[in-house]
Amino acid sequence: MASSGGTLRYKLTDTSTLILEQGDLTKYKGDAIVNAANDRLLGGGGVDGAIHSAAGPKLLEACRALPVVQNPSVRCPTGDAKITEGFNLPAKWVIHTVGPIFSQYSKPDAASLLADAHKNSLALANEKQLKSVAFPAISCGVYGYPIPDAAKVALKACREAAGSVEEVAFILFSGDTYSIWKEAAEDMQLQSA
Ligand code: AR6
Repeated sequence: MASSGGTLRYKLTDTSTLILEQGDLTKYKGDAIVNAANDRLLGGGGVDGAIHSAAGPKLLEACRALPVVQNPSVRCPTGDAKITEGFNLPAKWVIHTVGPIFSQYSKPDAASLLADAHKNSLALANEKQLKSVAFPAISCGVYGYPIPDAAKVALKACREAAGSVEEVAFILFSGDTYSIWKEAAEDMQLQSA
């Protein structure tokens, strides 16, 4: 069942609020949005394509300027995260991370890489002293991660790694994904905030 959405707020940690919203991540007005990118960081489809079109061509230039760390052309290995400016986006920064392609790993390895993608994104946000960061449903599109499993992994990783980020948001494109994230937050017994 598709949900009609609305903003849900939960206490994620003593100092961080979790926000769940259905919508378009590129419209988020906080400090940073997280891009579900591929390891080359040169754009793609899905949320990555939407972020690049909203940010404008300077985002691609900034990504291209990041060093290649592995052959061939890998700028961000799976589970890792890099940061650039947000250019024409309302968010000041884009944290680019790469979730696992679900079919390429065992279930525990995929879960651990998906957790790393969230934790490394939040580690960068903490390093930059950012206060508000919004994620999409990383790996839940073309990378094929089962959405209920991804929601649990994502929320647990964010609870562990939020640090001094005060607002951790998930902006979920579809009503179904939004409802699944809501169920995962409730299964974790997060309190409303
Ligand atoms: N705002 C929020 N969520 C969105 C938006 C948006 N504007 N657009 C799509 N989504 P995907 P992945 C949701 O496929 O599975 C790219 O080509 C979408 O409904 O974007 O991590 C990259 O370059 C889904 O729930 O990312 C990589 O090659 C979620 O974002 C590859 O896709 C993630 O879907 C990464 O695959």
